[in-house]
Amino acid sequence: MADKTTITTVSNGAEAFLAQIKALGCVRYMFANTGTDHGPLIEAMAKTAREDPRDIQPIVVPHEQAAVSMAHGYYNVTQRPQMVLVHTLPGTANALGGVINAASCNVPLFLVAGRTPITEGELRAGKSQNIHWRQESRDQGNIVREFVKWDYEVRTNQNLAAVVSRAYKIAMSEPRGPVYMSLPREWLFESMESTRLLASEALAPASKMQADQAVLEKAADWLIASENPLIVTKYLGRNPEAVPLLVELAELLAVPVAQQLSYVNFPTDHPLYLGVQAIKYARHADLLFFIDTDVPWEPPSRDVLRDGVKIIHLERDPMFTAIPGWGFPADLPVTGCSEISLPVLTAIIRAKLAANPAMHGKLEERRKKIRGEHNQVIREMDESVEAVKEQKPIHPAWLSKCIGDAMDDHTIIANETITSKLAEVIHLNRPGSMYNTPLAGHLGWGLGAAIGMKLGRQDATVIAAEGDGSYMFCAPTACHFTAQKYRIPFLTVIYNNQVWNASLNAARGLYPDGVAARTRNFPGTDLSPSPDFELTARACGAYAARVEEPSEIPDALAKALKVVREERRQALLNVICKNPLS
Ligand SMILES: Cc1ncc(C[n+]2csc(CCOP(=O)(O)OP(=O)(O)O)c2C)c(N)n1
Repeated sequence: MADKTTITTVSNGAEAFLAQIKALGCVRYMFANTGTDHGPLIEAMAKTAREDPRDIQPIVVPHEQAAVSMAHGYYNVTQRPQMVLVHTLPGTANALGGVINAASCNVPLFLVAGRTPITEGELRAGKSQNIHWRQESRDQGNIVREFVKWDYEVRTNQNLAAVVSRAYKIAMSEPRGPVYMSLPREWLFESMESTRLLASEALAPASKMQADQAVLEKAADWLIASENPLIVTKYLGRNPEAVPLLVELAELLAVPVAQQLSYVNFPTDHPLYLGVQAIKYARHADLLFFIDTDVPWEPPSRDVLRDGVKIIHLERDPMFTAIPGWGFPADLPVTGCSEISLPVLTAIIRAKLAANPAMHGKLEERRKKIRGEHNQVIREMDESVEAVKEQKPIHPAWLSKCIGDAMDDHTIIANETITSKLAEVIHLNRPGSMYNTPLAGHLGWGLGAAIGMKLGRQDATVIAAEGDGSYMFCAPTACHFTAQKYRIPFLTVIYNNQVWNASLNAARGLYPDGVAARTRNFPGTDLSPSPDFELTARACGAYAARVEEPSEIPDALAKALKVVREERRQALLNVICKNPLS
């Protein structure tokens, strides 16, 4: 490997580490929450800032979960992993929620933590502050180990090229995910003269998984033979370029598609789209094709399905090895990345259909039938909104509809609305226009993600749609601070129902006639009196308004979006919604 390297001049381990991260070529931002472990890195960054203002930009984020969420959002819209810098044990602990989210969505990022000094006076950068003893963990990586693909405590500054390139390649090889490195202060401080940078050829991640050709042939035969197939997907759209590939396959065979809107996986106005109630159509299907779906419905019983139904499941890891208990066995589990496996499947089907022109009539008949069902789904969705548009307090479906109407071709939504289900009542046809709460559902993602999305797509208008509970989980002061400091304009819309409705619903679901339901008292779920969230945002220079009248929402959104787009200033709307108990 030696001949594939270049040598660059540095003066210490910290400069060497940053040079290696820069050499990856993909890291534009370091979302940073620093501590006493980072002195050498802070000094090194000051030096690079003076020498090259376009170097990796440190972004100060006063909460670690928010920092990880920013890297998550940035990756969503760019597919480029970023770096998050946190402080030893406490920073790693605070980052964990974001790491759990990133892992569940296969989002790669570099979580880099300082490591408390270990020497006690022998070395200049050794323990020097009281806290250095109590923040020393026996095994710091253990905190995040269950949720990262790889963790490593760097032990010398001599092999950094190998360590950083390995971190990159592991994070970016499928299934992708976060990696963790910890950096002891002593060697960050240690003098060096140069570091070897790996050439880009040595940075190639492993190739994606292409599904087995013979298994795809079988899947094609099953799909062609099926009278009543259904495709169910949940996160195919995390690669927006995969969406047209799914459309092509569905159109070729006139297969209807139901989706859970974790991402925009399939255009909602497409005549083959059947909405979000997969189970409603799955009951009648003789073939189910799950693509990038972990939990198609719950509970996972086949009893609700037709006898003899066949299930094909295409996923990077169709055994879901990271989930301890998972009971949706498929008849044909197919390991593969949808974005490269679907075109091969489509080509196989196309060739088989060409040899069987008699299929044409059957497919056209099915296409017509599904179009009718699709029209019905869309009608019901639109009517459900019409029915509540004048309700006061505001119904969340009406607020969602207004947000949908305010979206232009460059709007992206980071959606953390939980039971308000923003995505399910609006028309979403553009791949990459909406990213939902991460699959692991560790709340406090949306504001950070929106900031990351805006940094990644400067041309976009970004809206963070938040439940009032989720908003508070986001460390809002930290996020609004960062947005103000770096002039990152985005709009926050709070669906303020003054309750953790998800917790309330879950209790009511288990005990429909229980004491809590009968007395309308669900202890541990009430979020009243609701804070004036406008003031939190205004404290960080935002435009903020409270909205209580349903008819005022369109204008309020238009005004706030104007501030975001024209003044390039963040904005917030605190929309007082229907409280489920009032
Ligand atoms: C970090 C974290 N803590 C707690 C929960 C449990 N939880 C799931 S949904 C929810 C309520 C969210 O409230 P809000 O955003 O207001 O949405 P609503 O349920 O009212 O629609 C809670 C507390 C969680 N998912 N993540």
